[in-house]
Amino acid sequence: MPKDPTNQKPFLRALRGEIQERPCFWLMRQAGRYLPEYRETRAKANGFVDLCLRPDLATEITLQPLRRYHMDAAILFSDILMVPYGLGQPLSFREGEGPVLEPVRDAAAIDKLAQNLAGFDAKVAPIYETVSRVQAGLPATTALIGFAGAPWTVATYMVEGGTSKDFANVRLLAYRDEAAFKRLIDLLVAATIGYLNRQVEAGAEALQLFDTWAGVLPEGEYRKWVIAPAAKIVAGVRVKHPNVPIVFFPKGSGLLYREAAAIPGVNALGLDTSVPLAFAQELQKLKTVQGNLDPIALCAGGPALVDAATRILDALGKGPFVFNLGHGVIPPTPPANVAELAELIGKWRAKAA
Ligand code: 1CP
Repeated sequence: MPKDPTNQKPFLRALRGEIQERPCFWLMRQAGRYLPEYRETRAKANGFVDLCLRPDLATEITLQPLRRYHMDAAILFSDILMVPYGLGQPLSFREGEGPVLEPVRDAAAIDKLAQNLAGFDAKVAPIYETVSRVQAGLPATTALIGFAGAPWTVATYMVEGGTSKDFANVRLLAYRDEAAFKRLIDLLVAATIGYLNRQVEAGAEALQLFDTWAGVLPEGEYRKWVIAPAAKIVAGVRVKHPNVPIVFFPKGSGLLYREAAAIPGVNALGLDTSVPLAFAQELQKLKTVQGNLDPIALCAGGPALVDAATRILDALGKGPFVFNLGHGVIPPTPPANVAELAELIGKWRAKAA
């Protein structure tokens, strides 16, 4: 169980709309390849999938960045592709290549995966164990974020068989056989609701839904495959967990961020690097916003980092806000730059108007 039953941790309060004197922060991919201790722990596992299924190693990795920096939240160390794994789709990660899945391209393959839904929890059970162990090891004011990929983004990997540049196969399937594609999305909605509920029951205090490839869809498809599934997942989680704060990160949504902000039950919106700060201020009138420093500016460090981070703090720090990157920390980032950013956020104060 969470140590903070009254939900007083600063990050949870920020997601509920509270304005804070010192903005909260955490960084997407804060546990990862830029940290030497991550690389050392990863080497103990038999590949990346095994790493995600080893509660001892995944707990250690989740806690590693918190030993160096005072983030307000930890994010479970796992991967969005553990949902296809839990549905029985063969998954591996090749060094330097990223994820490799056996592609699912037709109704028969989708129906086969649907038959595995009943066995999902047993396959991913070690992840729930990691959540409990991390919760037990957290500093008292740090919140634990559970997460999942949103159905559209997860489906891109399932249909393409891995990382994609043009997303042609998945978009062709959605246009050519909409009924079959909808079955895949509905299956992911069902699996994801159960998966997130179990994370909350194991000790996750907030949830983030990652829709990394939301930005590749035209508006009609965006409403079908980004907005509708996210709304169903949020509503589904709310049945059992009415109060858990939920962050939605539909990367690359542009003006469609307005529609994402209108999804009932979403507490906060993750903003990517391309969102102009004036538009972020408009969205902030509707929801807490989280973002949106360029990960490359963090990697660069020096005056570019100070300038970019200060502009974001000055624009968004006076409203409901969580400082983050617009996407994940990149592997060549010097760990000292993260310390510099943490210090800058800690010292920043809203200037009187
Ligand atoms: O080689 C390694 O050590 C693996 C690199 C790595 C890491 C550190 C992968 C492979 N996944 C992760 C962890 C991870 N992935 C986390 C952990 C928590 C944290 O943020 O610290 C999270 C939340 C994710 C989520 C994830 N995985 C997303 C959504 C967020 C994002 O970055 O856009 C996506 C798209 C993935 C897929 C994935 N996992 C890994 C790779 C190489 C990829 C493909 C990325 C791509 O297609 O560009």
